[in-house]
Amino acid sequence: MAPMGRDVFYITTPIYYPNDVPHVGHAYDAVAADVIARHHRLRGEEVFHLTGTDEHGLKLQRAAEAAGMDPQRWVDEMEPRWREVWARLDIGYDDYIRTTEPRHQDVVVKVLDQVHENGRDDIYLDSYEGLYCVSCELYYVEGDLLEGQVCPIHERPVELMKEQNYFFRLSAYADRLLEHYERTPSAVEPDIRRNEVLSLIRGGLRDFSISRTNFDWGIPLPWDPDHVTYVWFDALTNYLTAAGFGADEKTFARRWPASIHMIGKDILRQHAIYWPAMLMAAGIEPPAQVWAHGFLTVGGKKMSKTNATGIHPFELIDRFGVDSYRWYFLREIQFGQDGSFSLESMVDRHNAELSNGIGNLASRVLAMLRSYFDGVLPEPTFPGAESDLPEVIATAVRRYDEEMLAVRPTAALAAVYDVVVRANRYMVERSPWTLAKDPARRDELGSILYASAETLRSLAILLSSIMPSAAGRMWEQLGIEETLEAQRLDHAAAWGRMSPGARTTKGESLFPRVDTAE
Ligand code: ME8
Repeated sequence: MAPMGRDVFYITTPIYYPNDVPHVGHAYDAVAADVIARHHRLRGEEVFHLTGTDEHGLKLQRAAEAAGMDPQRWVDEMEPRWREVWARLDIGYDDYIRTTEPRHQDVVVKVLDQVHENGRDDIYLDSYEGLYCVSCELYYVEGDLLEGQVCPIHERPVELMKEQNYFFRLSAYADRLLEHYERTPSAVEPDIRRNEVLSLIRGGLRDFSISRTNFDWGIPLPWDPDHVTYVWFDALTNYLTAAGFGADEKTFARRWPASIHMIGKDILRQHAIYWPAMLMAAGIEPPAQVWAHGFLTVGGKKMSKTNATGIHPFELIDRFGVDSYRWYFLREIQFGQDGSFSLESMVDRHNAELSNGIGNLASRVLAMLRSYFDGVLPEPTFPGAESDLPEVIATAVRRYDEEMLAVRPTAALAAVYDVVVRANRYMVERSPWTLAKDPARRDELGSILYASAETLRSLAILLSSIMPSAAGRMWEQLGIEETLEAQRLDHAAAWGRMSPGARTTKGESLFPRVDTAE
């Protein structure tokens, strides 16, 4: 069961660094969180889905310098290039936060003050010399680096930095963190990530610096404005800002703690150790769950701009369409594990599952309704014509719901696809095109087509979280009066909600085949 925040299902994506445009790896988070958010909406829950951009820090300042711009102008120009990708990917976020917004700066200052003044001396001044990866915006200890002092994630050399910084006393929170995760194991998922977090905590936590003086692109510390806030302290706090912390306490109380922070496994330490400790120090409840997925890999390595393997999502959307894009990544790669992506497998899945599987089912049923009944949905009068479809669907809806709630979208998609397979088999078993030749069996024919249309109705509802555009077109072709947005999960499980007499249309193909040779 997915943990609930308060009254609202509050799901977040990481906020992305706009030092460059998005690639398919970034969109992986974004799509997964959107599918989960839409699923909770389908269950009738109030949902708050947050995404945004992480606009401060050395990495951003350097990207701007390289382009000969000041950082503010740089992020102002880059941020719309992220939003345009989310728009084309049908990401239906409720709020988009930029860490350069005044609403956020106010909250960072407030949280810093709360920790600074908590009476436990959790923030102190010290000098530090260490090896820093600018791409991670993280200090490393020698033992965690690859040979030649190279960052294990970005495979780039780290830099020796020496600064006088303010430190956060993370080491004082080890016991409370362990206690938190022992009491609420679901606070980090999946298991492999929880074990990783527990062993990091048990291995001993080092205090981390929360301010910088060697550059100025950040939020000044309220008690010492010569320092800017460390970008991770700043960034993590976005989850509070958007929830209304410090600005609208009533809304905040309904939204916090966040239900799920969806992240990639590379930023687990910051989310599952730094963040809950920072919140504890500020006297705020930690998030209900951090869910860390794996990497999309190319040639066995994390897809990234740094190693020039980052493909822009538009390259794939242009060819496959947004729905196929959303389907492919969640279906092909077991969510939680690393997985490689290839054009070949994308073409195969598109043609086999979407064009032949779902698309063909819909177009056959709608074409027969048009040919044999002028597109008007017939009355289901023939007993037993629906076979086991109602049970198959009810079971699939239950399974789908359980898997989505547990953040297992790959398994949830499999549950939907089983319905498609069963429905296509049903067509073959019942062979309505043969029945159509015998006027004496018209009742049976009509009832089979009614059952098939009912199956499409349920499928459209289930698919509305995964492929909202295609599901919307399918819904329209079915000629159902109520809107798809008004549907709830139990409507998908219920049988016989379509009204005989409805006008169906055989529209354009939902998923035109993609040519392998292209
Ligand atoms: O880390 N496969 O931002 P970011 C899967 N600003 N996920 C990938 C990926 C890949 N190949 N490449 C990137 C940051 N990601 C911080 C977050 S949150 C308070 C601050 C995912 O733009 C990555 O795992 O570098 C991470 O979850 C997200 O993209 C943002 O990465």
